[in-house]
Amino acid sequence: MKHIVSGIQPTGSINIGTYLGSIQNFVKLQDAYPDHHFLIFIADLHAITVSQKPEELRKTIKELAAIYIACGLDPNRVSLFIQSEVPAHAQMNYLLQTHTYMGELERMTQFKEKARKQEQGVSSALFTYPSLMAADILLYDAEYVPVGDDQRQHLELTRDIAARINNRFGEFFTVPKPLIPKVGARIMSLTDPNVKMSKSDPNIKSRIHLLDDDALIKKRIRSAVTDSEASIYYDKDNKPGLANLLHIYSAFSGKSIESIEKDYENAQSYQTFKEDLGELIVHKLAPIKARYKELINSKELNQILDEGRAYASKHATKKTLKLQRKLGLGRARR
Ligand code: ATP
Ligand code: LTN
Repeated sequence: MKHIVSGIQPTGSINIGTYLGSIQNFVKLQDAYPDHHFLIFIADLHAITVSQKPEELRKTIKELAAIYIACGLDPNRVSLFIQSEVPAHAQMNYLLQTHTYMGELERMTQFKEKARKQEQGVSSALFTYPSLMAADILLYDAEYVPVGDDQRQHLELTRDIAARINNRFGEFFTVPKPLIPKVGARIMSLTDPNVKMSKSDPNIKSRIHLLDDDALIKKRIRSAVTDSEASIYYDKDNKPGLANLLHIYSAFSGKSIESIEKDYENAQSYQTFKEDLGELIVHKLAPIKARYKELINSKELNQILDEGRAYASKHATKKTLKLQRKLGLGRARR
């Protein structure tokens, strides 16, 4: 069975950036790749590379699981599981670290950015984060990895590690390819269109969470930073705030940016456009919120996670043992 693998860290409420850049893409790919099985996981081991409050982390893990299913992942096509419940991820991470160079990890921009923000020292796990990510992917011989644009560099490193091990031992790992969506790959902050919308941005006004109530969603769009020109056309360099809103509009509606520009060519201000965009988001998120409420405390959700763990464990354990043998670990097979 061919695999598509991806994960999201349970580090805060999911916002529309993660939804459009990542989750919505997974849902579309289910139809686009009918012969692939999907492994989608909650990257809790990645989350603890920076300090997390245990109670909050546990709550976020469950919320994220419910959100995935509420957004339309089909448990028949997808094994949804929690990373730490499949110990082979940590084992494979270690094995891959023996084939990952310090210089490669030092070049990672996500590490540099996150390390800069740490106040109480930088954990060595944050530094080796990319080899855990490579483990997540290579354990399942993933052919494709759907991620947002910010993960491109980690994917390149994963490909290099896979190629290095293949070079040494023959075709052992599938070398994975990224699948980066054209629309929604980089949704920017509503308060500063020069930085990406992020769960960890201290300014809460910078984002819209999937579970925010309707009035708040509309308010966030109304107060989103734009410019003073008040005519609606796409110009990323001179009108980055508006360009971001056009991206969000396009990703939620499925319309092209050109056709949205046409719809508003006679607009004298941003007001109607912003009102319409607020309505559109509210309308698109309503069924997700309703399904989330049904799932969050249900047996169904636990069962989905149990089944996901069983499928993932089977593949991951086998692959890890195989690599251990290639490396000469343990005793010879009798
Ligand atoms: P953090 O702020 O804690 O680093 P994050 O908000 O960047 O978190 P991740 O869990 O790192 O979110 O990302 C999950 C997935 O969503 C990744 O594939 C990432 O590329 C994508 N993603 C996150 N934020 C955005 C965004 N603003 N636009 C498009 N895709 C995004
Ligand atoms: N590093 C990713 C989350 C992540 C991931 C993965 C994505 C961890 N492991 C494996 C794809 C495949 C992030 O920060 N968004």
